Amino acid sequence: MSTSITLSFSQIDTFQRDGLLYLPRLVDEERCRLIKELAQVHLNYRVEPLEWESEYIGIENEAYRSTVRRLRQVYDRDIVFRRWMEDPMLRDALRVLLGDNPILVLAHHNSIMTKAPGTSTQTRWHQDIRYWNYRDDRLLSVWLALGEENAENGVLEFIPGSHRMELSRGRFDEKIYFRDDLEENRELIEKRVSFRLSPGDVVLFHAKTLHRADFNRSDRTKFSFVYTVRAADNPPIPATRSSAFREIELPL
Ligand SMILES: O=C(O)CCC(=O)C(=O)O
Repeated sequence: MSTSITLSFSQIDTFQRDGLLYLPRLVDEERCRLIKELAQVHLNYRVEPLEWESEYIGIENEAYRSTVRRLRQVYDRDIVFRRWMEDPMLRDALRVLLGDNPILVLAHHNSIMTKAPGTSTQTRWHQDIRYWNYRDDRLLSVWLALGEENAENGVLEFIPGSHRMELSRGRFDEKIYFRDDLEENRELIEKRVSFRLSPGDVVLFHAKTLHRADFNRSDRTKFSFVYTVRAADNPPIPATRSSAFREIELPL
């Protein structure tokens, strides 16, 4: 059983100001190796449900049709995945950042990204909340690096403070990606930050923080685990995709 970490005031301030918090070396390498090996088996055997590159970018060719972008619904796949998502280690930190008890959301993320060398595509600038339906925006995601993540294999990039900005609809395209062809957006994009991640590093980011990731130029698949929690008093809107999956209480 892992012990709960306590965030410092400075870490809480950083998350509130930037909408993201980098927590290096949180999970031990052995556990990351176990999760990654299991993810590799699910990838090798194409265990559904999966998201394919072709459905993500809407281009039907052989390469994209045969490239898995992520393993979906990982909570129900194996106890090894479930144990990480329910690990008490982050419980208190999540409660403090959300302002209420955390509830594990199985409708969104709940996945292991499997960024393939060569045939993966970039993820453009976006806010995760764009297709999510909750009473308000108190949700955050927990990103766990299972291997090295760097500029070569498509590390995440973030725009600090974007979760607090009022960004008009016109600054996004029809798929609600943040447009990088607009001068006013480019000024913001120049403020991007990223962290070179090693196995066991965690990044927490707010559901409105703009982020992106490049495709994978290396010769190895990049595995990253991502799940989402919401504040207990921020329920999904009934009859939307956000309410279509069960949720897991994470008691303190
Ligand atoms: O391509 C990536 O690894 C980023 C994924 C991402 O930002 C997302 O699924 O919301």
